[in-house]
Amino acid sequence: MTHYLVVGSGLFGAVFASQMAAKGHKITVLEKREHIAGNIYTKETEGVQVHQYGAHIFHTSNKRIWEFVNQYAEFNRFTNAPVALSKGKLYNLPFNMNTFYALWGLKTPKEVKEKIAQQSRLPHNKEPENLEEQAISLVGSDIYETLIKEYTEKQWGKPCSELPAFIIRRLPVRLTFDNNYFNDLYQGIPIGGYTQIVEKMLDHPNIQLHLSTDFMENKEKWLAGYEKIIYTGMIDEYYNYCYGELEYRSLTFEHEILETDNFQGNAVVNYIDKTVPYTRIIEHKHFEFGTQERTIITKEYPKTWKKGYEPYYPVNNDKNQQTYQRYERLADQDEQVIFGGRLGMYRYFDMHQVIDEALSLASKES
Ligand code: GDU
Repeated sequence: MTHYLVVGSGLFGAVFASQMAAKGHKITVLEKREHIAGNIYTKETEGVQVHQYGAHIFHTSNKRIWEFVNQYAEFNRFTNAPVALSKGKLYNLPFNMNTFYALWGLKTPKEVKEKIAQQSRLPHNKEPENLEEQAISLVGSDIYETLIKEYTEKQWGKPCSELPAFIIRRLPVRLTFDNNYFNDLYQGIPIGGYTQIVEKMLDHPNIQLHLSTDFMENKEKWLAGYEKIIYTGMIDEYYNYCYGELEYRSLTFEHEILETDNFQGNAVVNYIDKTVPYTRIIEHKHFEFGTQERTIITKEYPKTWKKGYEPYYPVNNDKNQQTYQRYERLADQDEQVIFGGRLGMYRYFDMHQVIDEALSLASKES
């Protein structure tokens, strides 16, 4: 029997704690915030589950993971099909025949293929080295200029030519009239919200939870008290930024209750133009087919992370990856701590990937 200290009650920490508690280990969970569940936290307001830290849509092709989360909640049939507003016109996402028709008036996959081929040639047929080259080679320069460039530069605070190509490969490109944002086999939103999932995971006699407790404020004390620590906060902060700061993107969320039953007719609307300071508005009731009289929307404003702000996205460019690898080597030599989750592993994980990582760590820790 080991007594683990899990720092952070987000999805990674909660999955790991639940698995280890079931095996008979004791777990103390520390949470800096006043509530559990990290950024998947949802709170009921006006009869709607509000995603307090941005849109969370569960999707996976892994049956084991789908069955795993379904133990904790029933999922609805929500399919993410965002629309994007660019220079006064709406387009369907991800990039599919509806998008191509709206932009070019083209009606067949053959015409679209030809159009993209004309626009997508890279000089000297080279491999895409950054997001700009990757985007143009996938969908051509018109789509890049209309739906990608300004949004991406606003979201990440850097020119597309300085961002890693993989970010844009997250989005499907389809020659069918299919607006589903994900290719995964399973998708949905938990009925009753995400918080209950973490609540149930942590509800075990072997798990002790401390809210409003910042590990970093008493690091030495916690290190002295536990032989094994699972840390889901920022890896650079844990090591007192000894190799310098890693870069993150931060966000501000502005929630509003509106006196209308339907503000935008869709759960997610992206705002591409750089003249609009937010990247998207989510209307929470549409995640759950809500019919309430009023509606709640959230505007998402990107900003550069600095100390004291919440980090949301790792900025995985070459420079940061090199710094991260130095921290990772330090962590490999450190027998007391294991890092997990988006911040601990400095990776742009989706929820299903976080669960996968946490389950495999728990299966390695006998
Ligand atoms: N992108 C654009 N234009 C868009 C949308 C995306 O250029 O209109 C590019 C951006 O570079 C962005 C990248 O594609 O960084 C990836 O887009 P994602 O939507 O995957 O980025 P997020 O992580 O911000 O999205 C989050 C979740 C998604 C989904 C989405 C809401 O990670 O799974 O839930 O919110 O639609």
